[in-house]
Amino acid sequence: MDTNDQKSESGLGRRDLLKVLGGVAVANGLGASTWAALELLVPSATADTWHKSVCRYCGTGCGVLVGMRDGRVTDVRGDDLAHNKGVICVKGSMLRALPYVKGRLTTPKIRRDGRLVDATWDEAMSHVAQTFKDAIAAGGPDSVAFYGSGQLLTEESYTANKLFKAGIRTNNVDGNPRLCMGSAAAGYTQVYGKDEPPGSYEDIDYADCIFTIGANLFECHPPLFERVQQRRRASKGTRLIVVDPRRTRTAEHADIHLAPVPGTDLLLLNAMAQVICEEGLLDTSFIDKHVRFSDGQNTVDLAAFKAFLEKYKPEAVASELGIAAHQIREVAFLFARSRATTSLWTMGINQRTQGVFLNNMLNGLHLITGHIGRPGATPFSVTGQPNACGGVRDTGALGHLLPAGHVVANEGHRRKVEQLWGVEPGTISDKPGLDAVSLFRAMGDGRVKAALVMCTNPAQSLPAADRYRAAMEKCFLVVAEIVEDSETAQFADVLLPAALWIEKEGVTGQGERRYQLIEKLMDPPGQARSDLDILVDLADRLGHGALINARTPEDIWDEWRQFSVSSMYNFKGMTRARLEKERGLQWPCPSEDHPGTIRRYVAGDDPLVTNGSAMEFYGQPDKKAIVFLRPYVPSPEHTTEEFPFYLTTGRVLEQWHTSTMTGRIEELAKASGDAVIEINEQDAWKLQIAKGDSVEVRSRHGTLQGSAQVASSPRRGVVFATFHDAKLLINRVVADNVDPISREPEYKVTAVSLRKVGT
Ligand SMILES: Nc1nc2c(c(=O)[nH]1)N[C@H]1C(S)=C(S)[C@@H](COP(=O)(O)OP(=O)(O)OC[C@H]3O[C@@H](n4cnc5c(=O)[nH]c(N)nc54)[C@H](O)[C@@H]3O)O[C@H]1N2
Ligand SMILES: Nc1nc2c(c(=O)[nH]1)N[C@H]1C(S)=C(S)[C@@H](COP(=O)(O)OP(=O)(O)OC[C@H]3O[C@@H](n4cnc5c(=O)[nH]c(N)nc54)[C@H](O)[C@@H]3O)O[C@H]1N2
Ligand code: SF4
Ligand SMILES: [Mo]
Repeated sequence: MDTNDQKSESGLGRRDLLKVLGGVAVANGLGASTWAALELLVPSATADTWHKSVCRYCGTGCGVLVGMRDGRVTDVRGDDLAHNKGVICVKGSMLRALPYVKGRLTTPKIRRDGRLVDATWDEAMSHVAQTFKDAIAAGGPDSVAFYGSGQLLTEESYTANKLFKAGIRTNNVDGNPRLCMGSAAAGYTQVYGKDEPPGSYEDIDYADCIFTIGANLFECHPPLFERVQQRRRASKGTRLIVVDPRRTRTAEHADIHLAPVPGTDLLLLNAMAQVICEEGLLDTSFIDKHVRFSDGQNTVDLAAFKAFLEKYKPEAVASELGIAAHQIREVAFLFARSRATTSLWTMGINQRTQGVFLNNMLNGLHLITGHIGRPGATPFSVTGQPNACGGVRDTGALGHLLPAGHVVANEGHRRKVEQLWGVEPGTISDKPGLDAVSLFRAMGDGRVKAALVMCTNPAQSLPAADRYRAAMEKCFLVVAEIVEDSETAQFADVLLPAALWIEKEGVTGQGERRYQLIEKLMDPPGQARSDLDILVDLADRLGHGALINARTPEDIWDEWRQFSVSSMYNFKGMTRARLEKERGLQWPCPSEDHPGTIRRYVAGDDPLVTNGSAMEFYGQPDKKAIVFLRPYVPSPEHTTEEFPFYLTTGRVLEQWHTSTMTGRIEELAKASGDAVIEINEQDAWKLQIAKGDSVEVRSRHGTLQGSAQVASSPRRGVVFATFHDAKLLINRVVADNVDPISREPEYKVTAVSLRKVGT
């Protein structure tokens, strides 16, 4: 049966949804009202009261209004006053069903004789605490770990980080943002000395050239896609360039779509830089004032940069890249010569063994052309999760980081953070903690004996799934979840019921440095507790209650706000009272009368620019941003006779990640359907594979079978699958190669073979 044609009970099928969304793109002036119509398509009960909140899902961080009646959520709509201007996507529209999905976990459970059985909170937590204590006594603090999430609230990630790094004294604190934003964060930090984007979503409204690479905004950040389309309707000359090996819904709307061979984008970026240099398109006065070139070790000059680029002439790279030389030249011209260029990129760039180099070079293209710091001109890494930026990158809840841009490897930083946390000098270990993939490898070889996994589903989301599922089997795993049957719950020794979204409260920080408050509007089901309450309980039981002295969201926010004053992430002016009233604020925001910062490093906007010049990259010692010379290195996953196809993976509009939430909402489940193996139609013809056939996908990492979908969207030689469906579990075959700097896995490039095994 064609899943595209399936209708949900409310009559809403995937085609309808896409039609509505697609209509937005073409209908002049209809934009917002068409999106509003989308909400009308979803029947909902009326509400008595409306409450300002934030969507639970993605990094767009849409402001929503939650309608309630008799203590239940009855409706959710886009908030016209928020940055998303009332626009939300179908996942946001269906939020009203989220708290009530089937299979909510309502009681703590302990594994006894292989089965998870109900327990009291006290039984469960004392079992957890005792096992952690035993592991630490036997193997030291590094034998335990925290694996968190860009979907936890800021106060939760901040508290977990403090408990593990300053209480237990291990830096083994990592999480799913490593799988997602690791390369973007490292890329920004190398270039500007500080993480997080210089610009804002607002830049889309002023851009004349929108360069989108490795991002499918139409499906993954729909309100941003709508913003791009609004800009194009308002300004006919604005060009949308999309670089993606698939002709995605985003690419379908582009003025120019370039489809590279997966894994080769650095050839494109370097070739664009080569053209820009050769054709005299550099902004030399900007470069003289604000830019330094580096080969990664030493400062070099512009001549060295030009010489480095010589081997990336478009004609030299075209065949390996799979894009014609004249198209590379055209795009380089459009990028450099537009009045204002905004680049938008996401996982097609970050989830790569050269993810950091790609991020360096995307920022570099903006720096050599001066497309930064003006309305519409900015390099912008679009973020994935709702609180990966605020909750994890900013609080430093990753193995190598400390809060507010400090790092474990720097002794001065450790001393400063110890002082701010009121612990003895030397408390924080000088050994950086394990990154996500290394952490699960350490579970496999017995170095990590007990771990707390919170708000993430690694048994489905990690690459090379068989390898890491076997590792989880060996570790004492405590899993805090909202559903009882996630893939990771199968590996739990203790399963803890968590409150979600508006069942708890705290701050989230979305992709443009904007912090927003989610207030508690209802109680969690059964005995479920907030992740914060679980962490505070664990701190008490491990004897660190005095360290975790702030224990309500409000008190923790105040502590963290005060902490930020010591840094270039200063958001002291974002009091809880302001966040209750306002639709989010962007840092830096040092005082209560400061409106927040739209464009960072720009005098008059960013309060940290103080040297009198128009722009100042104050994160670097010499106040100059760095353009790196970054050589292209092919992915270790090259195709061979045995594995002649590139598998690339990603997302679908209606499903959130491992679909534990959206998969249980009937309208969304029916609209997206099950995951399929998308095969280019010419490849399918050659292999005699038809739609619905059962195919075997084999890589160097695993084998699986799935149902074929024959499509024109992937370029020839490319196979695509989403990872939302545990029945397909595509990560069984996905490679676990990582970027050597960011340690982010290369989910986007795996060499595979395809074989028809049934009809
Ligand atoms: N509907 C929905 N929206 C989401 C999410 C979700 O689960 N569902 N998750 C959120 C999260 S956490 C994230 S990280 C973002 C992800 O947002 P995106 O990164 O936009 O989504 P993906 O589908 O993972 O990948 C984007 C594109 O990269 C392309 N790609 C693959 N290989 C390459 C390559 O070698 N080069 C280039 N240039 N492109 C390549 C893929 O074909 C794909 O279309 O979405 C967020 N929004
Ligand atoms: N093949 C492939 N794999 C990928 C990617 C890819 O592009 N391709 N992308 C990677 C990326 S970018 C990301 S971000 C990851 C995401 O991967 P995961 O984080 O593993 O996926 P989620 O489904 O978001 O998992 C969140 C879990 O937390 C639970 N939950 C929801 N709310 C709460 C709460 O408030 N508290 C608690 N305790 N639990 C809660 C949900 O039920 C769910 O099981 O996947 C990565 N994996
Ligand atoms: S775009 Fe993201 S934040 Fe906005 S409604 Fe959709 S899922 Fe929620
Ligand atoms: Mo992500």
